[in-house]
Amino acid sequence: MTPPGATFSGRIIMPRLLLLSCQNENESEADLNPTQRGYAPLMNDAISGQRVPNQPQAKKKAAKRNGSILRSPRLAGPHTVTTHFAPVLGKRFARDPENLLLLKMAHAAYGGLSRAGGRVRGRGANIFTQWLGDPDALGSAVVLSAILEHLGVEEIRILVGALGHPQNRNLVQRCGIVLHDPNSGRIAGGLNCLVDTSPPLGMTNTGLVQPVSRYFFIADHHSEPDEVEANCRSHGVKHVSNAFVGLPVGSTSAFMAVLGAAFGVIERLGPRGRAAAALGIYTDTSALLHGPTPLDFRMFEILTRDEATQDLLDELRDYRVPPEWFLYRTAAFEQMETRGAIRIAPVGFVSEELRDVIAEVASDLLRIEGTSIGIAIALTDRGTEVSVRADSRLIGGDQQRIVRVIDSLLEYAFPGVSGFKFERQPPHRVEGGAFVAHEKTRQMMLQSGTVEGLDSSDRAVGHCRACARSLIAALEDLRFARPEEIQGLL
Ligand SMILES: [Mn+2]
Repeated sequence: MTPPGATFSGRIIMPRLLLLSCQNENESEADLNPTQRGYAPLMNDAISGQRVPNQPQAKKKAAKRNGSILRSPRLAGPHTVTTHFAPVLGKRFARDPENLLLLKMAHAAYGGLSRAGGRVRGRGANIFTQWLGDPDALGSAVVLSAILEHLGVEEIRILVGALGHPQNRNLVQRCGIVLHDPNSGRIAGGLNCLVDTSPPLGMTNTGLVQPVSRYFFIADHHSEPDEVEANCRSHGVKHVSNAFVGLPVGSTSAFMAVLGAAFGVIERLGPRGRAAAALGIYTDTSALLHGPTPLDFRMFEILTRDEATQDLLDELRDYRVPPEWFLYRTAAFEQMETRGAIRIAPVGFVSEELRDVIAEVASDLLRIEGTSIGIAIALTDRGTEVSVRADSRLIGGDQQRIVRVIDSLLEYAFPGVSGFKFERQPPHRVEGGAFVAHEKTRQMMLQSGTVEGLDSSDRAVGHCRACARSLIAALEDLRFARPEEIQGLL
């Protein structure tokens, strides 16, 4: 039987390549006994487009980077990996060269965690993720939790700051996931793990989490290893033992699920755990349509074989939202400003538990015919939040241009603070956001005169409108300064 993912094999965009060097090192390991052997600094060759590490080059680079913070067990050869995964995933899947790199990484993760087994027994573990938990983060955490439990870890806490979408609250409730506060709820001296986001904690989507300096295990498919290494270096992270960052997979849940399968814990997850992980794969790949790898397909299929899991997953997918959700959306579309192919919607104040409506508004702006860039702006308890969705297909030619335009608009409207982060998946689509903290937001409101004499909801709308106006001013500015840049957008 052909794995369902096989036909999508050419669709993986932005291969985030990891190369692991073959060096031994003696540096002490986070939270563990320093005699651990067989670990190597985690390498990232600057996206060479090749999946198979070039040995001499990898060795040269490793020598230069002996002091890497991110460490990872070395990758085994194809035969070992194929033999290990064939019983779990089927021979044909395990042998397919396209799956090899991911399976090598899963095998290395299996090895690293197994070897640590004896020393983690009886300890406590913290599983951190993004401040606002999404299904992929929650699904990954549930699987990791089962693996750690299997290894004898005594107490495990899943740490999530808040949930910004009704679907996620539903998921937590139905699947019985117990969440703890990332700051006050963590286990002191526990093994620190991080899933579906990269260290350091305390940056961007983990902005409110107090940082830690040592990590036991990390799995993420978002940031490039080089970037993570640099951020760790500049933010006081000292050591990461089992680092699997920049995973070339559509969802962290798929990687955690194959790791869980290697440990034989898929059964132990029960329908609730399996449904949580399957929903993680499902939402992060937009129903297995956006950037899924064969592993996403395979693990989704394996997780959802039994009827109880299927039924639960179906319920999770068919979620309900409170009426406010649509009030926010209505307000956004009523106040939407359009300039050419660019649409900007001021949403007003959004409460934290419905915060994901901001991204949903941005996605829906892009759904309107002829739109290349959709921007939603809202005020939350954290500050000003901006969500951006763009599609460069209408502008043709240099597709990188759309990112430059967004960057310059945000930089103009929120000078020095926008912190626009984005992902491209598939290559013509850009998803990202920017955030202006509370203090700076207050200053902006004072400057634009939206603080005095209005009630608070009007103030929030006024502020978002003022932001929309600055974005439009930035666009006008760009039209004169660099007309070629906005060709096809205005
Ligand atoms: Mn994810």
